[in-house]
Amino acid sequence: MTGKQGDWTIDQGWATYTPQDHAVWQTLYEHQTALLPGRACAAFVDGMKRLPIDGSQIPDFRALNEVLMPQTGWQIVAVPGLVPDDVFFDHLANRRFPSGNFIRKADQLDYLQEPDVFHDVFGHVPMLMNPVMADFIQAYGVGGLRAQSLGALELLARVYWYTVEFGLVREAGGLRIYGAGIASSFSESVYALDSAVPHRIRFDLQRVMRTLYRIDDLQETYFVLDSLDTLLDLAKTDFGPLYADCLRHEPLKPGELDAADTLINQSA
Ligand code: HBI
Ligand code: FE
Repeated sequence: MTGKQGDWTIDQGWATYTPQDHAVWQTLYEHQTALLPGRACAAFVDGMKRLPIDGSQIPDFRALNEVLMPQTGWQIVAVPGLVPDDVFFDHLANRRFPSGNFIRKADQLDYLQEPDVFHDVFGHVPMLMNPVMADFIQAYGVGGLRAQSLGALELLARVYWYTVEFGLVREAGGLRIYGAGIASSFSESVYALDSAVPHRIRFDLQRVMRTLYRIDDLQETYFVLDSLDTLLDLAKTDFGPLYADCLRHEPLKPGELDAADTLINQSA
């Protein structure tokens, strides 16, 4: 891949986006912006409001970084797609969020496995404006490099998956979305809150570490935080002993329940 330095960053190539690319962004943006009020958490709404993100075109990462960096010290760096775990963790540990610079095609609007610029910028960046999430994701990067050395990468990846990607949080008005994988997907923004099919379980760190996840379909289980501040506690927790304990148990399947689970119903 051209333009790839050791850290896989490339230039966003904003001038190379086609009118079709910007049109896909506009469609996705308009769908989600109409759907998310009353579904996205307060931090997401607040972050989005303060960023130069709108439906007119794919945002320029330089313009986003001018707002994001003074706010939480984070910056967005363009990458061609998924990057190796150790590269990903090193970026996060240094408050650099790798974002795909490409956008999905008009015939794959609803979901794609590879994080494109809509998933990363619309889904993740508003939450990077929140100091708690900003600190948590940096701690995740630091922890990721250590987890690899402990052979526990998969356990930590589950924590990221069920929080940063597919997390729900309880607010006064009910359950709300903070996970980027939900916030950037039309069908999952509806399903995660409205469907009676998935389990919604009160967040428990060791429970999440034991829970497998699927990357190719709607989630079968969502974990619900009482508050985003819980992520701060996680960032301060030494996961080392928890990894050891977790590796002694069988993992749970994505849709499996455990006797110790605190189930949350939809209207919680
Ligand atoms: N690369 N660009 C990109 N984005 C991701 O979300 C990402 C990645 N590489 C690895 C990865 N996520 C996960 O496998 C780790 O969180 C474990
Ligand atoms: Fe993501």
